[in-house]
Amino acid sequence: MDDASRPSDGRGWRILLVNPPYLTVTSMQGVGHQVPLGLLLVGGALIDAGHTVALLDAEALHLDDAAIVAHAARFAPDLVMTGHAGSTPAHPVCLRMLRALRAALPAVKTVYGGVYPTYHAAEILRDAPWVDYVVRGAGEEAAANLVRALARGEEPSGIAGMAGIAARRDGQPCLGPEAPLTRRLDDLRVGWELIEDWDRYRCFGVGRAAIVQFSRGCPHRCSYCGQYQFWVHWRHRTPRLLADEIEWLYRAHDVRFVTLADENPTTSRKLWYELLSSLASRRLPVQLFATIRASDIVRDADLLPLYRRAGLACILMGIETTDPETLRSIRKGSTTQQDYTAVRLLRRHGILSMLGHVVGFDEETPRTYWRALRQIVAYDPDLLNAMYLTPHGWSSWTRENPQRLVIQTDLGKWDYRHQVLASRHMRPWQVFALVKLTEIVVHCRPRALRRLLRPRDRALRALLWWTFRRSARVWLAEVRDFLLATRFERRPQTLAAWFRDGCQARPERPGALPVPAPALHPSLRDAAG
Ligand code: B12
Ligand code: SF4
Repeated sequence: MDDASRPSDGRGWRILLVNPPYLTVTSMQGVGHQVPLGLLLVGGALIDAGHTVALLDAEALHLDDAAIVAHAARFAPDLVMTGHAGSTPAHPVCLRMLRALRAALPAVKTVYGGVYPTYHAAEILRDAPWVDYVVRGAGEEAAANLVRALARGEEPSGIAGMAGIAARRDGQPCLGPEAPLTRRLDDLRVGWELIEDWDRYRCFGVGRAAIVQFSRGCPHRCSYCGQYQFWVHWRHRTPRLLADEIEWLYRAHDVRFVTLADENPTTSRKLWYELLSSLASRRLPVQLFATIRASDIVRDADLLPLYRRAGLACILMGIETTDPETLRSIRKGSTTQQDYTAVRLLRRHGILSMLGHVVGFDEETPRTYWRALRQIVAYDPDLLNAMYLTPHGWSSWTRENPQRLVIQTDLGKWDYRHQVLASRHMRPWQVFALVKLTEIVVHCRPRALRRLLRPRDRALRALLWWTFRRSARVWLAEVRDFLLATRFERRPQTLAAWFRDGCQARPERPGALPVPAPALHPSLRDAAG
């Protein structure tokens, strides 16, 4: 470990947090490596509990297992902890890395956390004896409690009953009860001091980048999504305190680009307004990226000038599908009219729109792709993020479609950029060709190219060029990956068989917020046509 990554001062246990070397086309060719916010939050809690903590970002450094083991041996930790935002597709890399660490450093305890391990804890403890503990759900308090128990010398069998922890008892996986929810997100602290070199994290060509979280959870219940279950309730930070943190990131570390990690930051219009106002009043040269539902963009039509003044440069809207019937069946809770209107509104206010479109919900045919392409072109977004439906064991969509066939058995490719489920009427190469064609048509149609060459605002033009170049690199890398490194199962299993060991669903707790009815603002009459 070089000088900059010297562990924080403190007593207690020596803990090495490792961001595993899960390298995707998205990070290598597209957006670049980003700060591992989940690990930084866990690290903040552990530092404050008095432990000596260091972060090894093996992803950003492109380290192989041998190099990670060598770094770990130099740091001499009591405990190694890992987990990755990519979660499901990162799982094979996490397991491989922890296995190498256990083989080289048998006395070091291993802890694994994040979304996928939360739901597959029993399977992991059964199949991977080199993983000692799995932290389920939010990691900050559970990890601190786990380390406290370990430092007190508690036996694994006792720890197995702790809230939010899974461990072995008599050799069998044992899942503790659900951990109580952190109600006050303001009480959590990101361990920013663990970042050894801010220049590793850049995005959108505007300089250093960070990820922050305003809220956790989502009041919606889209059937294919698991994020709303993971955080259970929608909770938020005090808007002014988050604006303070963004300002501090800019002043202390020259961060110029901030991604909101929220599932649904706009859940409360009032709190969102407070955050935007607080940011706008500071006039920071910081650009923001957020994922926001089209229905909320439409709801906030009158706030969009404030969105821009606050720094929002690009908004990802997960429209998922252009088919109204499918939108209803996946319980998206928005309409194609709202998707169409939202793109127009964002353009009118100088904010880039990125549409997230998912293929594979239905048994599609080439006609379905043709219809979707026409509709996306009619929406006229600046950017398109085309993805493949990826079934998670914990989503209700997976339970509702047990007969769908799994043709991609490499979990590392369950990353939304590879086809996982068979399409009854189309071969995988046909699906791939149509997805790639859709991407190229949407990005290279004359109207989009004209915008690239003659946008109204110079800053926007720079962002558009950056994303255009990166999208082209991702496009080429994915074609290469499909031709050279993607294989499909010839005798596919059903989803029911694939998840036959089950995954440990977390109880849906009462108290989810009612989904607010999307209201059409009066100023929208012309935009909505
Ligand atoms: C920001 C983001 C990105 C950014 C940055 C990722 C990064 N490096 O941090 C970018 C754009 C690069 C990105 C890329 C990808 N992403 Co992404 N991304 C997100 C997003 C919006 C927020 C993630 C986040 O920071 N959450 C906040 C933190 C605090 O939560 P957390 O990571 O879960 O951590 C908490 C707990 O899980 C736990 N925990 C986590 N790790 C550990 C470890 C230990 C030891 C412990 C004790 C606890 C613990 O404690 C933490 C604090 O409570 C989510 C969607 C969403 N809103 O959640 C998708 C999401 C995480 N991404 C996802 C995916 C699949 C990807 C890609 C693989 C897509 C692709 N094809 O390339 C890539 C992976 C590339 C990469 N290198 O990360 C999926 C993961 C699916 C899953 N659950 O299996 C999500 C959930 C999107 C979705 N809707 O499905 N992503
Ligand atoms: S709105 Fe987004 S985060 Fe919320 S349930 Fe739907 S897909 Fe999941």
